[in-house]
Amino acid sequence: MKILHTADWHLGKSFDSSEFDLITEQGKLLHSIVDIARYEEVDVVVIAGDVFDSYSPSASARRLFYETVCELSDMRKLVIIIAGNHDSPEMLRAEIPLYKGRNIIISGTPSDDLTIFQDGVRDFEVEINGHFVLVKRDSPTAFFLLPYASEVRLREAINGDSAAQEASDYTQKIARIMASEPPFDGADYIGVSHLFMENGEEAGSERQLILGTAYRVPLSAVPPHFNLMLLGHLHSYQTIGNRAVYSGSLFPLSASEAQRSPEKFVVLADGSGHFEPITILPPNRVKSLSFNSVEDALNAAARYSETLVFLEIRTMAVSSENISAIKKAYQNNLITLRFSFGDEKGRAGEINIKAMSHEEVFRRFYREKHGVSPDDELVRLFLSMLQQTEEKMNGTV
Ligand SMILES: [Mn+2]
Repeated sequence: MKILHTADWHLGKSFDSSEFDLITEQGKLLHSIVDIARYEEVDVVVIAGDVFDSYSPSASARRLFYETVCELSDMRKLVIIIAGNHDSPEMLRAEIPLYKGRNIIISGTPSDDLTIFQDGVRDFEVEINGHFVLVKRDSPTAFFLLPYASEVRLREAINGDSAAQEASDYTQKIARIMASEPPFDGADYIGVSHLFMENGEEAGSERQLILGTAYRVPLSAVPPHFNLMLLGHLHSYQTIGNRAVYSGSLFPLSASEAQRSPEKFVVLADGSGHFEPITILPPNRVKSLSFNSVEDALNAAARYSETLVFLEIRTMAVSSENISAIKKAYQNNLITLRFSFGDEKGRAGEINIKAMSHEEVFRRFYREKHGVSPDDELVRLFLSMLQQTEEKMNGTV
């Protein structure tokens, strides 16, 4: 059984006050994933969560998703999708009736009833048992689908399982769900989930699943009959032990991710647990650049004409003419433009907020956020609102 694993597409994400068209870039990358699925002759495509960036993604994001999964299905690939922490399970499930008679299986929450897919898949014979989807091919493979589990969703999923309900913490409950007896004889077992596995490393653009480190699941919680875990959530490609892998995201979603993990991959795997990464975005396509002056940034622009850039300039001496000049120099390649305080080494300089007046703090914040100074009317409005709030809090009104 040949499997292509991808995750964290984050379709519909936009960058603050940026004209950069991420959906077009994402569309190109999804095209190359479809091509890889075709020439590698994979049987199953696994999308391990965070398909969309938000609960109500844009129409263009939805369209790209539908086009991609339908194209894969039309190529007789089985597409298995689980929800991540950014996805609305209800929204993903809402489309299920339209997929009847195609090769698409969706799991929104850990308590979803998957038996609706028992007879709803066109080119594959599948057998459903709880969280397991057995795909009957020459080498039968059972996929265990565990979409992102918030504490509430986890509680719903173990409702009725007294041993799991007694388990005290998040990790034990996950382990308990995964520990269910493997139901099919002679099948390979592959886990699919959206979670934070212990020893995994963040790329800097992940939204925390749940606060704290108590929600990191150790590989030891995954029973030995699983040959491999195909994971979503962490945005850098990485392996945990020898039987868990994160494909990483489709495209770097922040300057820090562009720095830590500029190269992007899909994973080709088989039911026995062998896997290898395949590059879909080369390491020099997206860069996080940092300069000490507007002039330096302008001078360097020609060198990056083929590169998409997250640009940071460590100066506050900036005018709207500067900003136009930079936008023009970097044309359509500018993903984000940020001005910051900072020393030569690139670390943000220490600012003692307590020693600053409210007006100074606001002006600096505004410049940092928008790259231009606020006008005086806005500053006056802010200060008067602040004063009203303070008066209310002090009970003087
Ligand atoms: Mn994600």
